[in-house]
Amino acid sequence: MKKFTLSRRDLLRTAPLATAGLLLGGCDPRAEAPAFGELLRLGRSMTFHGQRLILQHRPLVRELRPDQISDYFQPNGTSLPEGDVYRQWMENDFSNWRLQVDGLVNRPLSLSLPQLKRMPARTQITQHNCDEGWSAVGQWTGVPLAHVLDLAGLRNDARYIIFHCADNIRGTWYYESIDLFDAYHPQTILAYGMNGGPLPVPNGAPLRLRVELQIGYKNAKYLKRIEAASSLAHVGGGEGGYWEDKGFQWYAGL
Ligand SMILES: Nc1nc2c(c(=O)[nH]1)N[C@H]1C(S)=C(S)[C@@H](COP(=O)(O)O)O[C@H]1N2
Ligand SMILES: [Mo]
Repeated sequence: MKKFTLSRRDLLRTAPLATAGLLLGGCDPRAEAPAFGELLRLGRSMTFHGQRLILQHRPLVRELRPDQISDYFQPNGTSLPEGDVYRQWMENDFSNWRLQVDGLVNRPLSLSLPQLKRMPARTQITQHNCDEGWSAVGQWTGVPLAHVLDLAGLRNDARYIIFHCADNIRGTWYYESIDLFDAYHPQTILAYGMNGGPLPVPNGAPLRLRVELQIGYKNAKYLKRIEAASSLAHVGGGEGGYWEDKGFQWYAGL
């Protein structure tokens, strides 16, 4: 999986060029460039990339009706992060909480909750599917991750977005990561609202990821830092997430 994901973004970036090159044909000097030849070979050989090109049309996950929202959305995993840092955020209604956005970005950010709430918002009602076999429907409100990433300005070498969480489970920090394709999906949001109210503590207050293309554990709660990176090797056990480090799949698409 990983060796393919590494070049997804490269392909997405160069695909329009490739099309132009094909139309221009042999008379265009750009067609001689080695990178261009490599790209054509890639396109011929990798089904996975082909699939991703089709997925550029960005199908949305099904959105449900308000009357389908579950009466109870059970928390899973951490329902109250331990430690003084989180307790002090909670006691201050998260006014002293900040979201750091850093790594391979041109403009590192430190965002307060009111700042995030002033950004363009999206509300969606979706079904959450946990790998443990249960599902629940919730309504989520938040800022598209794409908006925040564009504010920070991703550098060209960024390939993954890593989510660092505020809960430490028996000595291990919860974290997650996704590729840029999922990061820029329109339904991928940083949610501060749930079912019409603020995001409750058991469900990840003050901010959680909703990545509707992916299974439960990818939806990181208690966000404190978002890092753009070229690799996943430097965080945790190097597999891209708390559960991935224990052997679960990194790409857990639904
Ligand atoms: N920080 C953090 N994020 C997390 C978890 C967690 O324990 N800690 N559990 C994951 C799992 S396995 C699921 S199914 C969902 C559960 O979200 P919920 O608590 O709102 O039901 O959050 C995911 N995100
Ligand atoms: Mo889960």
